[in-house]
Amino acid sequence: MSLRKLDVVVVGAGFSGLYLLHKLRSSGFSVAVIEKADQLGGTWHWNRYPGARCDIPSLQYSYQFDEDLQQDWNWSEKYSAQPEILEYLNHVTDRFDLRKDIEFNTEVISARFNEEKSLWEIKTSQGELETKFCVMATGCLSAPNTPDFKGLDDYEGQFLHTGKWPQTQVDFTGESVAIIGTGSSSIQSIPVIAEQAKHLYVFQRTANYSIPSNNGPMDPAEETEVKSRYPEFRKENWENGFGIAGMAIEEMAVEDDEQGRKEKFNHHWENEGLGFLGAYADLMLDKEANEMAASFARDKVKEIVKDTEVAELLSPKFTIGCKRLCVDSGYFEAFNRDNVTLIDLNTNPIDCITSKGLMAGQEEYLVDSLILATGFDAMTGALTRIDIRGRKGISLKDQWKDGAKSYLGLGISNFPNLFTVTGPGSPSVLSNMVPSLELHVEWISQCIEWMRDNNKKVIESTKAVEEEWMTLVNEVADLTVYKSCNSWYNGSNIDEKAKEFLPFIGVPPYTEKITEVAEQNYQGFVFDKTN
Ligand code: NA7
Repeated sequence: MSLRKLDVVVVGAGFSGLYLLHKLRSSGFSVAVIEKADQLGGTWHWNRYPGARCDIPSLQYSYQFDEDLQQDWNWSEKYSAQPEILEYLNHVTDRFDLRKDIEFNTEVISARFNEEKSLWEIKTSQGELETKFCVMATGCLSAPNTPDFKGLDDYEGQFLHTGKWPQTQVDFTGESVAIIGTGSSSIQSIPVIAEQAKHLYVFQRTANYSIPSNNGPMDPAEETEVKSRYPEFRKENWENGFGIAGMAIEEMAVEDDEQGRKEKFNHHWENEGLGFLGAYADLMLDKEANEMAASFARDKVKEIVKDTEVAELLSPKFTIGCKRLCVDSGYFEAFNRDNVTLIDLNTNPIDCITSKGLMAGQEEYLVDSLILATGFDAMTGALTRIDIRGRKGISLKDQWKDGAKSYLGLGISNFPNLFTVTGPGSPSVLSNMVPSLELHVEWISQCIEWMRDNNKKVIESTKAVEEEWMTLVNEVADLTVYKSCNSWYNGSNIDEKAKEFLPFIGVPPYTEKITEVAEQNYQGFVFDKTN
């Protein structure tokens, strides 16, 4: 097979990869998108577990790069479910004729930078490619975490992971089902599975905060209003710390009185979903304010869940928001059903998986289906699971073993002409992902164009700028309560991972910074470095 030569190879055909293809191709570059799955969608292809949906309103969890697209597309619900998001991505793909440049069923095995030629050599499951630039659009939550439970291979029933759910319909009717983990994926799927299953056993290590989504059909008046001023509405994304429009807050919880706080929290609980944390400006900055919101949320659990012991077990003990806040449709209510049992793994640790179920706390739970909802090696896993080698054969996995360092979440020293979309050190998972990834796609495309126009062959970050940047990322986090618990934001969910806070908190200052870097001819990056 002859070696294919391209300007840009994009890895991943999710939201980021699709827009990159459109943008770079429109600028005249030869581009191929390499996709492991047999279809597009990335996160929204793999996470098709029951109840999967976005928890940012769809009117803003969608592309804004094309006015006709955002006018033409109609979302049926406030928060869209996974099938509708996938349908939208397929529509975008056909609308911009992207499919012909996506190579499905093709896994990137390795990517090596050839220093003599200043090219990336990409080895895939289908052949080899040579490219000037490589853009990793591999997603932040796309490397599933499968804990090493003793006996996992012995299980003979239906084994599922929420992060790689089968494409065929899974029906739990009449089944006994076990689900391990109580993060966002589990919290979304439990109410749906509980309605089907004969019995559902929920194995919980850490109780989580979850806010009701109050999802429903799209309000036509709201849709018309937003569409009448879409560009202006989108601007609000860039003004809010988390990239979410309509969340301008100034009041402090500690300055309000008890009645005022109660009313405000209640309003946000009933209407805002993730925006519950936007009730006051100090909730993520001040432990005392945070505890006010946390205790309100805990009281709600006790109001909803009838069995007091179960309610206590479901009441989170940590700072609200420092683990990814969840949004649900009937999560706590599901524990009022006779066919749902909560098992506390702190008092009943999992001993092993057996051929017919699992042993926890001396008891064997016999189940037809075992679901792992145990999350992801977030933000870095999708990159370190590929054999990526930069200058002098240095592997990215080795370079990041004591912590992932990146300049702006876009470039990595020793890895020239390789960009990451929403990489570590950028707001990414602590922001509305779609505008954040669009910002990166545009920044990367403009950078590659600028290099072409200015005769630059190689761009590279340096150790010094990325040290400085990641120090800032952590200093900003130190001003907040985000580091006060174990979470996948700081690598705590993966044993062998460095425990370092990875997302940059604050969409507006971040946007300003990367815009300024670009305006100053990519300040901080070096060009055409010789060996
Ligand atoms: P999360 O949020 O990482 O949740 C994983 C859950 O699995 C969490 O409750 C973990 O408990 C639990 N877990 C992980 N490993 C184990 C082991 N070994 N034993 C028991 N329990 C375990 O992943 P999700 O997929 O739910 O959410 C990711 C989503 O967040 C993403 O899709 C976005 O929608 C937002 P822990 O808290 O670590 O004690």
